[in-house]
Parts: sequence; structure tokens; C-alpha cells
Amino acid sequence: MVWLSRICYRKYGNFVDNLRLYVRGGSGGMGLPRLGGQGGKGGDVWVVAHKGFTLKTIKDKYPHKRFVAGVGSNSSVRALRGTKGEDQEVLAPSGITVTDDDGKVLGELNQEGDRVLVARGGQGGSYHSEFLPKKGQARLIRIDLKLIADLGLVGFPNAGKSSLLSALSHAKPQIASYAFTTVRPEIGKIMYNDHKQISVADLPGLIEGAHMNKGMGHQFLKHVERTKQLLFVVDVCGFQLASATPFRSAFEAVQLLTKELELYKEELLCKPAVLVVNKMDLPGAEDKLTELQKQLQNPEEFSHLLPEDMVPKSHMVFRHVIPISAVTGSGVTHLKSYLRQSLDEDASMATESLRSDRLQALRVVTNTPAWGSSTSV
Ligand SMILES: Nc1nc2c(ncn2[C@@H]2O[C@H](COP(=O)(O)OP(=O)(O)OP(=O)(O)O)[C@@H](O)[C@H]2O)c(=O)[nH]1
Ligand SMILES: [Mg+2]
Repeated sequence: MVWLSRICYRKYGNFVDNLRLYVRGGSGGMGLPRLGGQGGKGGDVWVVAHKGFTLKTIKDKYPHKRFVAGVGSNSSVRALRGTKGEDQEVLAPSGITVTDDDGKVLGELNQEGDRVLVARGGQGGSYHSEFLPKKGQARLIRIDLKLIADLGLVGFPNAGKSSLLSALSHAKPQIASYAFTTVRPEIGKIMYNDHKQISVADLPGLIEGAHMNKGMGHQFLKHVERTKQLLFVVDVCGFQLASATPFRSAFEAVQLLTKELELYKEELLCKPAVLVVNKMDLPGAEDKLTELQKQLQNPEEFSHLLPEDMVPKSHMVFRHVIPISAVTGSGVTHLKSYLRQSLDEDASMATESLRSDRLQALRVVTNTPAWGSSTSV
């Protein structure tokens, strides 16, 4: 079942968790042989962790994915020592690893303000170089969001996320009938017959207002960002946090979870997602599942069920909706093989786009002039 969204127009999610960029330090300035003047050094390129930036922001803002620092100025009679070219900063989110194209780690940016030098500017021309400047360093770099697991479980408390993790893997998370049993992420591994493993992060339950730091709040949502795909888990019979809070049906739970992700970072809605409808062993579950599927097919028609400010602007695109019972194990084998297929498909798409990126980059490098002028971004 595909639930169309306004911002996710592709069949596969377009959440960006890695990015390849072409970076080049500026060339140095010319020296002045007559007076022994030294050209300015070319500017450097840095990746800097900055609040509010995502990899998608970089991709959207700089579609050419090319960052070139400024050229050092030439030595002149008025200024024998040329000034340094302007540095170029690639503003990126924190929680990333920056590597060169061979996979060598250049740096890890863990908190705001962390920075790593990715391309050095060339030296200015001087006596030692017969007054000829050097070109800046040019290379491809890769930025990866540090992932904690392939899949992240997203759901209200008590939906059965930990029960599902223990049904899928050998992990033994705490399971109980009260809310917020899970207080920190726990990683389990799903094992396949060909020894392939898929890691799943059991995450603390999300509640309404999580984006404002209610419940586990940001701490939780931060983890959602760091998985390749999302596994929404809802209780087919719905959920009520406490007697004073409203009862939410499975459909409303999906809507509210979506809203919380949207309010935290809209881009999260572009992550590939699968909806797991749990507790199918409970009485009346089949009817409730039919109702949920009807609502998911036409969410706008049912938006009146929630207060206006809780209706998401755009919807999750679920690749698949899978009913299961984590307790009896029904549907779990199907889910397990579907998850494998879904991740394998994404991996082959990523390989394909890496190949075309490399080709593209090769063209860029081949067409770069010897002392290229500064392309500012
Ligand atoms: N009948 C039934 N009960 C289930 C099923 N899956 C989980 N439960 C029960 O639901 C309750 C909550 O399960 P958990 O796995 O702890 O739920 P959770 O989503 O991890 O909850 P938090 O960690 O609090 O966010 C437990 O009492 C489970 O036994 C199911 O498929 N059927
Ligand atoms: Mg749990």
C-alpha cells in the first residue's frame, strides 16, 4: 500500500544520509620575481557542523555539490605579500563522519562548531617555486550520517516494539504492560540463513508533544534520524497513555507519530518506512485492521478525527503495511523477509547512484582548468 505524500513524490524515500562532494582549495597567487614578492595562499575548504543544517539542505542548496575556495591574490608592487584566498565552509549537521573517496576518515563532527579541513589551498608563488603558485588540493569527499542501526522502531508506548524486537532477533529487551518500559535504544540483530544481519534499534515510545521534548523528546527523535528505514509499530486496538489523556485509534496513532516527526524535522517523513500493525491476536483485530487500511488509503477524509494542529501536512509513504502478532509470531516471518528485501533494494539503488556520482565527478575533475578560478557557493 502506498500512501501518497506531498513532499515524497518518489517511490523510495529521499531522506539523505550520505553525500559526496567535490571540494577544491583555492590556487595560490603569483609571486613577483622582480621584487621577491610572495603570492597569497589559496583558501581552504572546511566542513563545519552547524545547527539546523541537514545533508538534504546541502544537496538542495548546492545541486552541483562543488565547493571551491578563493584564489590567493598575486603579489604586487603595493602588496608584496599577497593576501590569502577566502576559505569555503560547507555547513553540515553534527553526528557525521567525513571521509575521502577511498574511505579514509578525515574527521568526525559530533557537536556544533566542530570542523574539519577537507581541501587545502595551494601555496602562493615565491622564491622557492620560481614565483609560480601551486594549485589547491582537489578531491571527492563523502559525508555520512552516523547510523545506529538499519531500522528504527517508532511507535507509542506499549505498541509492542520491544516484543517485536525479541520476536525478530535474539535480543532480550524489557517488555511490560506499562508505558515507557524502554528508556534507551537497544540494538538487536535479525539473522538470515545466508548470514546477512540487519540491525534494529528498539527506541523509547514516542508521545504527543515529543518534538517539544515531552517524554523522551528530542533525545528519542535524534535516534530516529540515525537509522536507514523506519518501522512504525501500532497497536491495532489503539492506545491510551493515561485515563486523563484521549484514546487514540491505530490510524490516529499513525497520524500523530507522523506529526511528531514532521514537527521535529519534516525531512524524516521521506525516510523509507514500513507500517507494522501489531497485536493481531486480540479480539476484533481483523475488523480494526480493515478500518485502518481504509483510513490509510484516504487519510484526508479522516483528518477530522484529530484536532487541526495535530494533522500532519504530509503523510508517510509506507512501502508496505504488515499485520503481525509479536506474541504468537504470526506475520513475523513475512515481515522479516520483507525487511531484508526492502534494505537490499535500497542498497542496490545506492550502489547505482554511487556509480553515476563517480562518473559525474570524473567528468568534473577532467574538465577542471589548471588554476581554476574561484566558484563561490
Ligand atoms: N496481545 C498482545 N499483546 C502484545 C503483543 N505485543 C506486545 N504485547 C504486549 O504489550 C505490552 C507492551 O509491550 P512492549 O513490547 O513492552 O511495548 P513497547 O512498545 O516496547 O513499549 P515501551 O517500551 O513502553 O515504549 C506488553 O504487555 C506485551 O506483552 C501482541 O502481539 N499481542
Ligand atoms: Mg519497549
